Amino acid sequence: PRATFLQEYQPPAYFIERTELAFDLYEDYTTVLANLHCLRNADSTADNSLFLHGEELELQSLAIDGRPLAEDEYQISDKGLLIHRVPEQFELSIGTRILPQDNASLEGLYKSNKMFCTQCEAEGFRKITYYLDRPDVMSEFTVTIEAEQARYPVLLSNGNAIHEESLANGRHRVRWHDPHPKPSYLFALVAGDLHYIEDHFHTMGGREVCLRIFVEAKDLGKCQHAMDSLKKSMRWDEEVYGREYDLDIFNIVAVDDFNMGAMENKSLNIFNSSCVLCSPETTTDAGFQTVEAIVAHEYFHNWSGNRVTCRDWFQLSLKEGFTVFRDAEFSADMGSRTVKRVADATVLRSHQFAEDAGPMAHPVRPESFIEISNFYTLTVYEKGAEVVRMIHTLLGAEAFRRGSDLYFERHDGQAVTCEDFVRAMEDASGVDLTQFRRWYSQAGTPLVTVRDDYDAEAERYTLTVTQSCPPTPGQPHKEPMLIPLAMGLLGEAGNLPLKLAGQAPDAETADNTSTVLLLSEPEQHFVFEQVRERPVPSLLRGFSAPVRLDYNYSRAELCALMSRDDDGFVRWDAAQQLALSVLDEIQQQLTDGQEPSVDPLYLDACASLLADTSLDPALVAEMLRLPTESYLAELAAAEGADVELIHRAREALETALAQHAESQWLDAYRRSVVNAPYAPVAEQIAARSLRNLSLYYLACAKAQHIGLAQAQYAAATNMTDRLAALRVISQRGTQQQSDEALDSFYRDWQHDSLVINQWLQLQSAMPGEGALARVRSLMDHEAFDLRNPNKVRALVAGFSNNNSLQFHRPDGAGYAFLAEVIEQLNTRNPQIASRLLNPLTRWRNYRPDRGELMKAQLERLAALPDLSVDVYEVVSKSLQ
Ligand code: B3K
Ligand code: ZN
Repeated sequence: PRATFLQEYQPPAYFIERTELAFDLYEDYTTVLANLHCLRNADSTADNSLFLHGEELELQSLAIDGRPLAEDEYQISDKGLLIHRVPEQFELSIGTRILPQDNASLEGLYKSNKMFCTQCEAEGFRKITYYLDRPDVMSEFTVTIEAEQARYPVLLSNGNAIHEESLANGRHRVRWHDPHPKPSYLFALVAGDLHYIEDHFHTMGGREVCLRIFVEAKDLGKCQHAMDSLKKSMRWDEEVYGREYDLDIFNIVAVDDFNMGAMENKSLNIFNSSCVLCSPETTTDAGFQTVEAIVAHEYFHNWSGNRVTCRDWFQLSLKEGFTVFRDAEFSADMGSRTVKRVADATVLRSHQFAEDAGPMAHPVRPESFIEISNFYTLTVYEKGAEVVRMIHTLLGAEAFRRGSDLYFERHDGQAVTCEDFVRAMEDASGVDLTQFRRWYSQAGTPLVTVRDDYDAEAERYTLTVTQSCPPTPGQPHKEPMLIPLAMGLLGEAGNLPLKLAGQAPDAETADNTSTVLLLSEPEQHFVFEQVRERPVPSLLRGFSAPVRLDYNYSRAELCALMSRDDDGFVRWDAAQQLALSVLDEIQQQLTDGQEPSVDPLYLDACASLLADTSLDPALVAEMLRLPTESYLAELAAAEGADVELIHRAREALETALAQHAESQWLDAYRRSVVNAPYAPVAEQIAARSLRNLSLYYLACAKAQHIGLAQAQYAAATNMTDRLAALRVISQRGTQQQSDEALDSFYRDWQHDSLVINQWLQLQSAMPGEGALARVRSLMDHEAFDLRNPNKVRALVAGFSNNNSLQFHRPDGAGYAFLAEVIEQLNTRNPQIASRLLNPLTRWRNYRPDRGELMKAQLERLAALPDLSVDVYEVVSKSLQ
């Protein structure tokens, strides 16, 4: 397989001004007739041949301006159709036949349960018809769908329905027209026996938009939260970004078989049912929050993605990074800002940093790819969002808004680049982002090292800050980045006013206890004056940049930050660092053959945190959650992670924390009970979060506390509390307690596939040597289906990502199991197969005994005869 390079970008030689598609849907095949109104790009110097992308298509007819083409006028390959000579302007008619019912890749047109649906981003449209399947070719679409009326009463596509008719033979036909020119990746079609809930939204411009969520009849009762989230998103985008919706209808459809969360097709968003359906009885708090965030994300794409789209797929972060930033701010506004920030920073640090340090590391704007599907990554999405956030920090909210207004106005209807986005931000603010642009082109996580010096006599405090960035594949040497480092100084009585030497003490900053230092050089000094006591530096407030930070805090200093700093993120981070430092010490003790003893400083700090009822319980819960084993393994990568040692140390700390603060846990458990009827609101979510964490620690402290979990399980009226209790029973109870609870849960919920996915996922992470055997036997369970990505993610990715100790069994059986599943999915659904590879790509992070076994599985996969391009790219790069 060949790589595509950003450097090789060429504008299209032809445009398709209008696209008319006619679909005839049948049970054993579908025909697609495409009429493409083509026009030569006057700026192109290419010759007058036309290449159209097309894969897995059966060509049935081909004509230009009504004249059928002779066989020597064109050529077909497995990549597409080459027409040797075409005029300047012409109508191209292409008839193809496709087999959606056999399409297991869930890309292009396919069937999920009994409905037809599409997924075209990034390059799936070419599985529907021959086309210029690239985002810089934007076209006005008219789509006619014909199907059997009884089986498929609902026929949907983008834009407005402009014609409907019943046909004599039990079939019917609906025609849709989308007035907004769009790239093919935003095309969508749905046909099925669907039902909907409907609502309306009055836009700021006074238009009335009809909102519908289409689902199977049995799921109608689970749509309200998504509808509420949609309306909140529409309002928020008007208020915060001045963006109004631009059509009279907005539809969401839920489908069960979907490779990712959802897709922002113009006015016809298609969602994984797990990301739209919810009810208190079946969905956890986290599930409710996911639905809200994804509904918002896809809605926000209407502007950041659809009205202004990407020139090419290297620019993916232009729409994804920006839209993730937008949805994160939306979620922060809807719930607890600090908790949202902590959650995002956790994902970034535990997963994106790992990606940035691994064999698939790439810049936010990659320079080459073999398969674009492999680049829908945490780097493009989450780090990309951090890059936009840093621009927001550097410009300030007002100038940022001027920048986004300018960007949308200047580029409305265009397919543009990350550079265009940055330039709009610069033009609107006057801020020079020249050096900042390196965030788009350099891969790897910068390391910021801070050292300090306090001169008591001169009352001067100096920070020496250095930055560096490790080499990544293809980028041995890095230039310094522009890094906004938000910080403050903590004194005995609270945060100190900041007076930076050489900075005029103006009215606005004179009393400021927080500032943003701009790092631009490999080494810089920042001098603070009138510092009356030796402060504890509070660094990287709000996680102001996606960097690793190194400062040698003492445990006492971490305790001070944890209990008293003004910045919620720093408080959380101090608790994490304290836990890491204690875990390090325990590992050392275990290595030396000693009984682990846990620093009472840490335990006392946790106990008092837990007893402090003035704090946000959600933040307290996050502060008391220990880092995961997989994150600890990432941190230990340089020495070679020892999975058993990590596990034993973490268990020891968990037990110590559970027992030391048992009475506080019990108190927190009792006082955090929610009496009001379930609502997915911040206050209740916070209480349940602390309560369920307390339940977990109580079960760690004493076997008899399993009784609390059993009682909670029996009494639970919502899935958050029920599943949390089940998790505790299954992880900490006896075999019998665990089996009974899991069986009863299955009996109660076997009718609800999304609930059973949570049951599968919970079991994938169960401790003990039998874990792999359990996962294997669940793959044969009636509730499992290898064709459904949600089930594969729940059980298989659940096991390999969340069950560190059992996945990394010393005999390598965990790795062999994962490779087996990847082999089975390799040809059926390459995108999912490729995603599952992720844990194996980290083979260099582990001790050689495990690393070699992991590598052996990658080598076995590499040798498969029919390796998909998706799997090939990840496997081969991981072995390089
Ligand atoms: N844009 C889609 C992702 C498509 C992934 C294609 N492999 C969902 C989103 O980010 O909103
Ligand atoms: Zn997106």
